Formats: sequence, C-alpha cells, structure tokens
Amino acid sequence: MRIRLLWTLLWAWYGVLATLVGIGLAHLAAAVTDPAASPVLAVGSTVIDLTPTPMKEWAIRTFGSADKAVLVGSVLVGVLALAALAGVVARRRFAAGAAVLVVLVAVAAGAVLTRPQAGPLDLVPCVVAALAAPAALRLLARTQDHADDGRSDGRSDGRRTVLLAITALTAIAAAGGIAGRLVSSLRARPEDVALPTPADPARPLPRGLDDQVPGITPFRTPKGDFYRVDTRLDVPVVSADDWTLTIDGDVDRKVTLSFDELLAMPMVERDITLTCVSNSVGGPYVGAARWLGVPLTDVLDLAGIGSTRADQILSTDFAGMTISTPLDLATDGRDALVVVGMNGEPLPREHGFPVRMVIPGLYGFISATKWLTRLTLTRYDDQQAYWTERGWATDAPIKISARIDTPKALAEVDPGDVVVGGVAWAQERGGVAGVQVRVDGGPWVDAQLGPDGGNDYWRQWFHRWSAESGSHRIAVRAVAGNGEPQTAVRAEPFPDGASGLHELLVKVS
Ligand SMILES: Nc1nc2c(c(=O)[nH]1)N[C@H]1C(S)=C(S)[C@@H](COP(=O)(O)O)O[C@H]1N2
Ligand SMILES: [Mo]
Repeated sequence: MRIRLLWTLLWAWYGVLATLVGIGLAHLAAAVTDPAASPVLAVGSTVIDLTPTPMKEWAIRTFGSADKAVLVGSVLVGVLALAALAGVVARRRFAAGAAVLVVLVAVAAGAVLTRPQAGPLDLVPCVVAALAAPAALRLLARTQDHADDGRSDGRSDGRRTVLLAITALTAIAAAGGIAGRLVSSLRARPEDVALPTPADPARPLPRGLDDQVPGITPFRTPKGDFYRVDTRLDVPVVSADDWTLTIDGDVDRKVTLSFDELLAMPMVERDITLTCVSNSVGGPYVGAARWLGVPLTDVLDLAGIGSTRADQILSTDFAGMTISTPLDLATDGRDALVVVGMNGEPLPREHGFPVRMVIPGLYGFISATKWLTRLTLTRYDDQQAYWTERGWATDAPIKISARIDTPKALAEVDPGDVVVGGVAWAQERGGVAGVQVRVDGGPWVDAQLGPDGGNDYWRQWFHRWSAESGSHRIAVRAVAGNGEPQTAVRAEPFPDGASGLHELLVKVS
C-alpha cells in the first residue's frame, strides 16, 4: 500500500517536472517573441478578466497588492495538479498522460489567443510547451521503465539514469525560466533613455515635513514606494525604439508618432498626486511625483480635434487594454500630460515605460494609462473601455480626502505630546486649504499644514495632541482651496471612489 503511494507520488512528480520544463522553455520563447504571450501570464490574465468585479474587489481588499500573486499562485497550483495527474496516468498509458499535458497547453493557447492584439507569433511559446512537456515526460517514463526492467534483471545502472534525467530536466526548467527573465530585462531598458530638459519646468518642490514628523508619508513618493495598480501579472517590457503612439478616431487626420518625435515636442514638468479609485479611505493607493511630459492637448492637436463629435478619449495600452477619459475634462485647461519621466528619471517599467498618461484630478482608471500606444477620439456610446464594461463610472473626479499616517491604527503610545500627522489631497479643487483633527468626537481643531506643492499635489499636515491614558478615537478631514469640504458620507470604492472620514483608534498607556 505504502509502496503504491510512493510510486504514484513519483509519477505525479514526473508529470509536474515535465510541465515545469514546458513552462520554463515557453517562458524563454515568450521572452524572445513577446513577453506578454507567456502562457502562464495569459492564463492568469484571462482568469483575472473573467473574475466577477465583487470577487476582484474582495481580492484587492484581502490581499492588497499581493492580489495578483495570489491569483497566479492559484492558477499555478491548478496547473500543477493537472500536471501531476498527467504523470500518474502516463505510468500505465503514456499516450493518455501526454494527452493531458497537451490539453493543458491547449487551454493556455486559448487564453493567449483571446488576448487583444494576439498574433500567430504569440502561439510559439505554446507550441514549444506542447512539444517540450510530453518529450520530457517521455524521457522520464522511458528511463523509469528501463530502471524497473533492470531491477528485475538484477542490474542497478537504471536508477542512476533516472536520477540523471531528473537532474537534467530540473536544470532545463530552471534555466529556461531564468534565461527568459534575463532576455526580457535586457531588451528595453528605461535607463537607456535620455530625457530632454523641460521647456516649462516645475518650480522647486518645497521641503516637506518628512524630517519633522516621524512616520509621515514623504512629500514626494520615491519610485520604489509608489503604489502600483493595473491588470497585468507581469512587469511589461515595452521597447522605446519600437514604440509608437497613434492618434485616430474622430480626428482630422490620423497621426503616428515615434518615441523620438514625442521627445522632440516641448516638455512640461508638473507635480501631481495620483490616486486609485480602489483606494479605501485611509488606504495606500495614492502617490505624489514629479512628471515630465507633453501636454495632452498638444499631442491631440497634431491630429486635429477641432470639429470632433467625440466625447471620449479611448486610450489603449501596448496589449490592447483600454481606458476611457472624458474629452471635455482632459482638455479643460488642466495639466493633462503624455508622460515620459517620473521624479527626474525615465518612467519605471511598473509605471508605464516608455510612455503613460497622467491627468490631475481624475482617478487613475480613467486617466493614467500606462504603456500607452493609442489615443482614439470616440463616443462612450460607440466604444467601451475595460472598466466601463465592468460597471465602473466614466466620470470620476478624485474625491477630497485626508489620511492619518501616524500614529498607526491600534498603536500604543505614551501619554503626553503625541504628533498626529498625515497627508490630504484635493486635486483640481485649489489644493488643500485646511485640515482638521477631532479626538473622541470633540471639537474639530485646525492642524498645521506643511508646504504647498501646488493645486494638484497633496499636502502634509500634523497636529500636536496631549494624549491622556485610555483608548481614543482620532478623525481627520480636509477642506479644499475652493472651499469644498471633504464629505463624511461613506461610500465604497465602486463605482466612483470611496468617501468618508479616516478615523482610527489608538491606545494611550
Ligand atoms: N495599461 C494600464 N494602465 C493603467 C492601468 C492598467 O491596468 N493598465 N491601471 C490604472 C489605474 S487603476 C491606476 S490607479 C493607475 C496607477 O498607476 P501606477 O501603477 O503608476 O500607480 O494606472 C492606471 N493605468
Ligand atoms: Mo486605479
């Protein structure tokens, strides 16, 4: 009985190993042809797209930025379970086991082909996997059978051959995966891009409260700490050399720009705080940076939008994902930008290299298209963007919000002087004019504001509180420069952004 289980496990492992060889080599093939066509990622992205919105919301709430790692993980576990089954089946009937592997690859190929802008070349990694995985399984089955025969004949060299085959295949699987990463990261490096100096630079950012208030969010977010929200499982590798931007739809003339042509246009630099619609009150999906780019209206003017009937800019990323932006808001005089630089450097891959959009005052899901390749002037009635199809709002200005960074919720602090501090934002509403703090439902007290980084930038604030022993509830609210107060009415992120006041409990010992 126990022996039988061991045999089953061994053959299950053979199935898994054969599949890993297929995945590793497919990953390598994808790195050479198109990293976005990696079968694992395609399956994962398809699962993400098929996941109903409430479940996705739950995943983001429960796992935070790890939501996609959890998803890829589950897909991988499912794949490996089938792979193990293939191995077990192959012990008795090799053809049936190999067939399970081929079915697995066929599912992946289906996922690859249903991705937008998929081409026949994208099937290469799947073909590689469909050949490599059964071949690896074949090799393992052969050497194992040989070893089994040898044992009954009293030979022992078979065992060594089995070990050799296992080692070699493990090495191939690992090498494929590692080489795949290497190849794709060498292909298009942000650090190889030289940014132009802006014709219209931002004024120097004043010194924030970073050193003065321990635990406060830095006035400018370093690129490594900047939140990342997108539908992708990988870090897309897009080459600036091959990159083009097409402006089409309801325009006077369709225009296509190269990266160099974009860089040759007059650049402006702006300090803008980006916010995700999925951010809950007090949440982490907000970041502030200095962006370098070309005004969106200058880019649209190349194509001519004078007589357009369009009400929507439909922007498309390198993989066909779409984001909608209300045309009137994007062209109302705000600093809507086609961006190439972030905090003085080329955009990091995670944040849209080589080119993305940034539009102040609108949540990222209707404004901040990363890996941008197309701007189509169209109507909401005619074409729906990714999140529009999923029921999210099309008109979603960023809501005024204040966040407490320090102390943390449920923190234990000493009695006496406690500095409460954080950030607040009110983009396109005249910035933040005031922040107030309330303890235990008492009166609202004005907090001190940090320096002004402009109307589209967040503002740091702090308040000195003399804390007495016990449990206390701290709340914060902001007022915008145009006089508009932050609402206390609670709303969930879906469909147009969370609202309500950030409130937390602290324990004073
Ligand atoms: N191509 C693409 N661009 C995208 C997204 C995406 O999923 N794909 N997500 C958007 C969302 S929801 C937000 S909040 C911002 C986040 O930008 P960041 O990841 O640089 O912070 O990017 C936007 N741009
Ligand atoms: Mo977002």
